[in-house]
Amino acid sequence: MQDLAWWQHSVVYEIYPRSFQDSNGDGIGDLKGILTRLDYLVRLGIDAVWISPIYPSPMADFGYDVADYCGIDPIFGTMEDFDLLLAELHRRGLRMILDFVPNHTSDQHPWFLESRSSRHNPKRDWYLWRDESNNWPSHFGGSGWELDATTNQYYYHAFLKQQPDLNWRNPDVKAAMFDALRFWLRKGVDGFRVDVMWLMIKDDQFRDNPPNPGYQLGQPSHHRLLPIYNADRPEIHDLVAEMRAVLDEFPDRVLIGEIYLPIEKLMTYYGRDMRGAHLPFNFQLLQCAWNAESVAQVISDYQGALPAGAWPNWVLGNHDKPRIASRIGASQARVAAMLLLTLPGTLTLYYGEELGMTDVPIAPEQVQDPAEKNEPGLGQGRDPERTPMPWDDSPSAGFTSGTPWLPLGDNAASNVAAIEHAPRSILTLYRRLIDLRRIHPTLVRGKLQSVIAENDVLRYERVELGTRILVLLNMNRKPVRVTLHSGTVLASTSLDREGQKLSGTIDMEAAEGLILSLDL
Ligand code: TEU
Ligand code: CA
Repeated sequence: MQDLAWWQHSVVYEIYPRSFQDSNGDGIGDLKGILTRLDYLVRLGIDAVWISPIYPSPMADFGYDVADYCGIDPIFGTMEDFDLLLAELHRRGLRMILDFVPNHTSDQHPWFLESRSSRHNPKRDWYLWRDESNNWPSHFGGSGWELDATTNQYYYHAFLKQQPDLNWRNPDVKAAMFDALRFWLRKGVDGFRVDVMWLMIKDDQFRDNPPNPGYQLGQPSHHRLLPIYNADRPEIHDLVAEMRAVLDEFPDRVLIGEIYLPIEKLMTYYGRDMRGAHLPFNFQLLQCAWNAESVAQVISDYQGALPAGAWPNWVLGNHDKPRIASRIGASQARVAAMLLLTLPGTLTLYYGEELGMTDVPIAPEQVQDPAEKNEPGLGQGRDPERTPMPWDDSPSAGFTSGTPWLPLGDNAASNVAAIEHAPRSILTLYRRLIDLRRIHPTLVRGKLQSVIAENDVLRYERVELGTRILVLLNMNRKPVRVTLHSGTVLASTSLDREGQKLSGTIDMEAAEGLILSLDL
């Protein structure tokens, strides 16, 4: 689409590398494994892959604890494997987005080993050391401060104590991390998803956070306080603009920010004059109630808050949140697919969503995720949404010839081979919806208007010169009657109404979605 940057008309596909395809039988997915599945991704029709961290790591938080920002962990393969994967993606016209974890390193990173060795080490100020802690908590439970016996001082860690936070007020830290970005950009990597972007700067007076009046028992302990002094600090926007400037040293790269903040604060991460993140991740649909009223509200609020020139984005799931099909059920998951793939902006899928994968129950002895281990029974565990991709009906569904690091559960039945050629499968629906975006550019760049919720049916139009496309989503669990202007069905969630000419009052099945090209 000549007037849009690649990332603007893209459908991005998040790969959790441990769970996509194993190639050496150790039960853990790897780069060679992803390489063997590129043609599947081409057939699905996505434009770019975002790969969660693959850097050397003790795996305390499964890669989000990085011990070397310019390497590949042997579990995932070699730098040669990486270079080949990047080349093969590009040869197929696909882009690669890497995960960048700037807020914290692994405690095994040489920088931290140096920093903790002595109070006078040149890298002491690369991390946040203090004689006394304050009340800032860890996202994974307990205090965010760890007393280090070697030098008898505390260091801050927003997540695990194995993930000490970097001091981004230190110019040497910035320089070293920006060089790490250039290392991958020089290789041709097309962009970065930046981990916990809104947490990178802390209050330089380390003031205590105030109590959270809305805290309820049973919530993770870090919700007891409002994250005022250790999140979303004013200085963050200059830092994001600097990071963006590094990417802008290279042509055509995208900066995506992981940011869990309310809409109005989220929008500030586009930056002054759009010089911040290209895409502050929009997690509204991950958290909103699944009914037409709530979704219509979220869409209007988000679209309404977009600064001039800002490009929207939408996502339904990721490796930290329950899977959409588990949240709303199999039939509504098809409606959610049609919603996601007809909204304006850059869209992101989470691996397995196209198969209708659900969260897999994890027995206590199978738990891998530190969030669950640290605060068991609070539903914080993320293993259920990180289980292996089922490819066929062979043992371990073709994911591995060994023992998978997490169980496949019931997902094994709805594997790629079983449903890829099934005319009405959810995978066929995803491929059809992604294809429609190529056939009808109005679905990519058309204006969004007339967002209405009625009888739990969500409707909206995508309009562009000479074209009006209507989307009707029945979020009810029972049939409804709707009235519409005459048009032709381009797609239906049950893939059985294409080409039908509809007008006036029609009956929609329970959990049915329709896309129509309206007669003008
Ligand atoms: O997640 C940040 C984040 O806020 C989530 O951890 C969320 O709070 C948590 O999952 C509660 O549900 C990013 C990564 O996506 C996550 O996988 C890492 O564990 C975390 O940062 C630390 O790097
Ligand atoms: Ca492997």
